[in-house]
Amino acid sequence: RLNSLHDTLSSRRKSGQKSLAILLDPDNLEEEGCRHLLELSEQHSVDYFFVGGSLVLSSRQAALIHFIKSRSAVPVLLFPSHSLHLDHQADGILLLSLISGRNPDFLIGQHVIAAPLLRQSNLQILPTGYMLVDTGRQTTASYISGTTPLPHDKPAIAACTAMAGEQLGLRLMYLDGGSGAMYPVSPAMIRAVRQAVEVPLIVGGGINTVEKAQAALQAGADVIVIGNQIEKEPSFLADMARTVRQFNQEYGLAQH
Ligand code: 1GP
Repeated sequence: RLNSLHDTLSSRRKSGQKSLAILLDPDNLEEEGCRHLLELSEQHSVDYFFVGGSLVLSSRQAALIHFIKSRSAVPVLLFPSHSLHLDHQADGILLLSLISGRNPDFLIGQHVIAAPLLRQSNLQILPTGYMLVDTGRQTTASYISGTTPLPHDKPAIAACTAMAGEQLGLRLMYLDGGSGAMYPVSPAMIRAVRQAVEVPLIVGGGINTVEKAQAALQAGADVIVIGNQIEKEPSFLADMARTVRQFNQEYGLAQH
């Protein structure tokens, strides 16, 4: 099956180009807010929309994806927490295996249920090692998954976890402090994972200032994910797009 999404992530990783993903949570987004975010995304460059959340309280996910697809060419990736959250309108799926935890349901169980549905769909599949990191308070993701997140100050555990995930064939890694984390994943942990694996590295959770975004990019994140702060302050999307663009321009200059 063609996987242009993975090819792009991989070639951007090799050339050191960074990407911006905006997390849209169907439970938190009204139509008007979504329309505004889509307009901002057209004006500034956004590379991906991630759609999902640890709980999907409403039935709005399908309508949200339909809304985005009818107005924007930015690829939509499902960021599911359950096999019930599949949606064929999206472009691809982050097929998350929760490798920081020891709950078999989120390592392989949900995937078994989803497998035949995924095979029938046209979704591009991105097998992703998902690592939840302890960032100051229990997040919905760690509560719902019934798993202990990685200790914030143990980069070596994160590095070995990512290494094992890559050896098992996972093609992306996602270090996540969880939505609304009190502080983001530390640059030391990002750097350790970056050095341990070749695959593209996604980092999110608690990135709510330009400085935190820059720190994550400098430490080796290939994709930064922003959710909460854009819900609170939509203009933050422009700040993040500028930060990623400047980083890419400076990197490009440094290469020549
Ligand atoms: C959470 O990585 C995402 O899964 C984004 O987190 O909402 O804190 O930006 P925030």
